[in-house]
This record gives sequence, C-alpha cells and structure tokens, in this order.
Amino acid sequence: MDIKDLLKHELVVAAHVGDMDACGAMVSFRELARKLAEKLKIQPKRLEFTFSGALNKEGEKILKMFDLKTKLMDDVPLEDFEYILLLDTQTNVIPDFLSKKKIFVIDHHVKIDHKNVAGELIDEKAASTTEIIYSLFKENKIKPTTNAAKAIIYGIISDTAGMRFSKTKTFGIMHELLSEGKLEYQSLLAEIYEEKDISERIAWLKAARRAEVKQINNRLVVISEIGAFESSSATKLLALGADVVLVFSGKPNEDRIIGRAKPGINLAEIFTHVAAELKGSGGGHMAACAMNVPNEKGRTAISMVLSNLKNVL
Ligand SMILES: [Mn+2]
Repeated sequence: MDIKDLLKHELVVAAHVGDMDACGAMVSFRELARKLAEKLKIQPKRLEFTFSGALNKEGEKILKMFDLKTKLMDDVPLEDFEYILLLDTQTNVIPDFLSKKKIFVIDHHVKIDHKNVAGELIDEKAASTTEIIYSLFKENKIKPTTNAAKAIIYGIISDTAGMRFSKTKTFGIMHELLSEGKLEYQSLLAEIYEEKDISERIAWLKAARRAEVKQINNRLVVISEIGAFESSSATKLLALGADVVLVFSGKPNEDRIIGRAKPGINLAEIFTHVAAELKGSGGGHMAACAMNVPNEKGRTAISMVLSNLKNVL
C-alpha cells in the first residue's frame, strides 16, 4: 500500500525515540495527512501520536512549539486501530504488541529486514525523516505551511548537526524551505538551541574525564561511561578527536551503548550484529547508532564491538 491508501485508515503514529526529527516528522505528517485527505476528498481519519520508547527534551520542545498532543502508549486504545505508522523507527526496536498490527514505515535509518510490513518509505540517504515527509508534500503538490516547514527544518537541523553532515541535496531542500517560508536560518537556530542545561554539560565533562583511549590500526577508539546524556556525550567525545566512540550507560532495565564514528566507518552494522547476538536491539546510522542489551551484558557488548572493529578499522 502507499501513503494514500494508508490515510483511509485510522492510525496510531508512533516513534521509538521522541527526538527532534521524530517529533518534527509527527508535526509535519499531521498537516500532510489533513491536506492530502482533503485533496483526495476522503474524510480525515483519527490520528493518535505516541512513543514506544522515551521522549527527549528537544523532542518535547518541538511538540510544545507546534502544539502536538501525544499520548502514553498505555493510554492509546490499540484494539481500535488496525494500522500503525512508524516514523523515524523500524520494526526491530518496537515492542511485540505493536508488531502484531499492520505496519507502515517512514524512516531514514539503515534498512533492516522487515517481516510483513503493509508499506514502507525508507530512504537511507535522506538526512532526516522530516526530509522524507517533505518529499511527500512535493510529490502530492501540497505546500507546507510555515509551521510544517519549520518542523521539517528542525528535523534536518538535528539529524545533520546543524547541516554539518548534510549532503548537497539537503542544502537544496533547506534553501527551498527557508526561501518559500521566508524563514531565516539563524533565527530558527536561536529558537531551538539555547544553552544546554548545566547537568548535561557536567555529563559531557565527566564522560571526557572517564575516557579510555585505545589505538586500533592507527585509529583512536574512545570508551567511556555515563549515567545520563549518553548520546550527546558520545557526540562531544567524537568532536574531541576520536575516530570511534563507545559510551556505556547502565539503565534500570537494560544496558545502553551509544556509538559514534567518523564518516566511512559502518558502526551500525557491528551494533546490529552484536545486539542480536546478546538478545538485545541495536541499529541506527552508519556513524551514529545505539544498542540496548540486557543488564550485565553491556561490558560484553563493548568487548565484542572492539573485536569487530579490529577487522574494520
Ligand atoms: Mn532521524
């Protein structure tokens, strides 16, 4: 099925991690669904928005900014819905009770082997999931409102670290969105990025202090550990000069490992493989990925990633 068929059904729109891109994708999808239904002369269907994992601070900010109400997964009457739309998320990370539904995937992470999805729009080359949603606007000749354009832009900004990891195509898209919406990049940045909380900055510095540096074939691999803010800590350690960063974070129900790598190193493949072997879940982008494994398996996971890295670096 394609997106037009999908819109004939009531939908639970879900993401696993509620980050800026996932939330921006929800905001822009809400508008796309309404306008496309209008265009197709079909009754707009009920949409419920929820997360199967956690919502982060930046995601929360987007939801507030564009007034999108989400529900806790437990409060969504799943039995009423036949279809789930996964945004910025693939089927390997969602809980089993969701996997039983008919699933449509819109995502830009490395494609995993999906079983029985009703439909998918996966573009690993897209900078963000919002970029894929934007392509749907264009394909259907619908002009996003300024709000939807901003939500799309925020998804791109967050997933390319402010355009630093952006491909040429995304610069074109960014230019189009900014000029058509008469938006100014600098003011959008200022709106979304204020100085990080002191607790987050302390986490970065602690992660740096705890860093263990290993040299593998002339490449620097940095391993560290932190209780919270593991993703941004890993990004900071990469910026300090590492080629690969692995940050361990022990959570109450699982061990989490965040990976970051310089371009050209496919860390996601290693993460997916190691996570599967340890009966956890893992994946992401080549150079930015994560895995969750059962408690007490995190250290093993790190050693396994390291031995795999010896063959890759
Ligand atoms: Mn994303």
